[in-house]
Amino acid sequence: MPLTLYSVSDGPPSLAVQQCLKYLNLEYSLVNVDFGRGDHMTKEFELKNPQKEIPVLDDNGFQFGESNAILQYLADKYPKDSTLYPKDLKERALVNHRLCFNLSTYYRYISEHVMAPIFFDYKRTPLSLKKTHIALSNFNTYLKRNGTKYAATDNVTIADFQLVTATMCLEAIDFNFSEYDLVQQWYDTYKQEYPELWKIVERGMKEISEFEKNPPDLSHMVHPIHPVRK
Ligand SMILES: N[C@@H](CCC(=O)N[C@@H](CS)C(=O)NCC(=O)O)C(=O)O
Repeated sequence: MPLTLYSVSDGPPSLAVQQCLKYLNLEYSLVNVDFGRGDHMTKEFELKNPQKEIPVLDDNGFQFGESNAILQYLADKYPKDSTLYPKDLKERALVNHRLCFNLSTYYRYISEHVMAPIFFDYKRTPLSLKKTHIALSNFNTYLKRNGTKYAATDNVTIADFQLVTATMCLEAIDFNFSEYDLVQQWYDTYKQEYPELWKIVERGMKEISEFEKNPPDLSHMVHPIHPVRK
């Protein structure tokens, strides 16, 4: 089996890649990395990804992390249509822009507000809330200015896979973002038009929602960066 994805079951970047593999109808082996057990902190995993982050793609021994790079690689290597990762320069620039926006701002701010306090010893603060609103407001503005059904074009692109999984983190904690009407509309449209892809995201959303109610006990973990709740 040439393609293997090392993935965490509730990890938004992992679920973005899983959606892409499904969209492209690619067969692959899924290796579930147990975040709570610290599977990604081992020497073995460090060889796959020195950043010790999940996901990692292995294509016949060619291994790399960073979910944006994985999405771009898969869409380029296995083109199913001309829309998922368009070749047109301006369309592609917008897809790349949305991927960068998600990495630098949208998912970054959402994960600081939603995910970090679930898994580690952080609090939701007025600042993390403010940044989440800024992220949503920025995305709403992009949708308004572009006037497209999806994040970069009128079709689903690899950028939507990332933005949808970031947005589901908000749904997981019942964060109402309906004031960002175009984000809400885009999110609802995606669920309706791509139910098979949404199923992949929904499973992760439900796990995060459970963890929100009962945060995992990671007190055994020695994390190189994040403070662990004791
Ligand atoms: N920029 C990376 C981020 C991946 C990421 O944050 N993965 C999380 C799981 S969802 C992780 O591996 N975190 C490691 C840790 O917190 O120890 C990507 O897009 O692939």
